[in-house]
Amino acid sequence: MLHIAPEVDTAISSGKPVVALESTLISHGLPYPHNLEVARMLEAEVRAAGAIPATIGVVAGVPTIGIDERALERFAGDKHVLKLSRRDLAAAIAQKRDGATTVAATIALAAAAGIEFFATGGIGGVHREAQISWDISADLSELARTPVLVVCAGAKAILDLPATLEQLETLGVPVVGLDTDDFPAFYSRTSGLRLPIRAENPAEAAQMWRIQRANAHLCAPGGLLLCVPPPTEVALSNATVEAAITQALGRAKAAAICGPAVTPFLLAAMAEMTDGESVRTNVALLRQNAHVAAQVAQAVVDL
Ligand code: PSU
Ligand code: MN
Repeated sequence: MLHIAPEVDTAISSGKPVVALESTLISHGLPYPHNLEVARMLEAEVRAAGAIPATIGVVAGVPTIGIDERALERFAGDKHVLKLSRRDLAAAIAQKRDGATTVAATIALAAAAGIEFFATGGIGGVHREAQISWDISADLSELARTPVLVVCAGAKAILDLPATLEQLETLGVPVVGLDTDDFPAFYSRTSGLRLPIRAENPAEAAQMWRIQRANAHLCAPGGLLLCVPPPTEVALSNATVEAAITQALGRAKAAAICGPAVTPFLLAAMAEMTDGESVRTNVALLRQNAHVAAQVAQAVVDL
């Protein structure tokens, strides 16, 4: 069922560091044509840090580990590319669709291919007013059961961050700050929420991961969330972000947006409200996270 690109396949079987990348942020998270440049840039960043990148998605019904340039162009530009969570995979395969994979679907496919490291921007989580909408991203439940180390800048700021952290605790997912004690807030360096675990550097995170994986019967059986604050030069202030989120949420409510459309809608509204600053920050933190994921993958190989 899986197509693994030859370079990625060779890297996996020879024990080289491999970093998985998702495709939803390309198709549904960033504006065209910027998204295509970002997709290429993230792969280049992983390579520059000494690992092999594997961008994951479903290409004409085939779950693909390491999508090629032609498919990447389609994923960036074609409005008909689906947004796939794990539950949507079988239908997309049956109907031979192109589908961009979310964090949940990407880590499931990465794990099936034998890849343990993944980088994204911000994971999905508990939405604000989830007590009414019941909107909680499948990223969280997937992290609880799928053994992949996810490098991110926390959960997206449009979410209810305290509730998201609580949910991660309930699900038994270790949440580790890289050289920080604070849960980052995606566009901003801190949410004001304290993290329970801190790793000083990628090597220490690698050590935790190796122990977790070698003892899955004792420790968490699924993933680990490694949180890296966005680079200082591009981080936005919490006040700027909060003002934009309030407006974005108001728009989403007025337009009665629900389901998988919520996150893409809010990210696009944020870009507009901040005159593109949110996109600049998003791209910079994605790049940093790709770099860190490659470093951790290398550190695990070195152990
Ligand atoms: N990180 C980004 N941009 C994105 C996403 C993450 O910087 O667009 C995507 C991821 O694919 C994540 C999804 O899994 O948003 C969450 O969607 P939802 O809230 O519908 O689960
Ligand atoms: Mn949702």
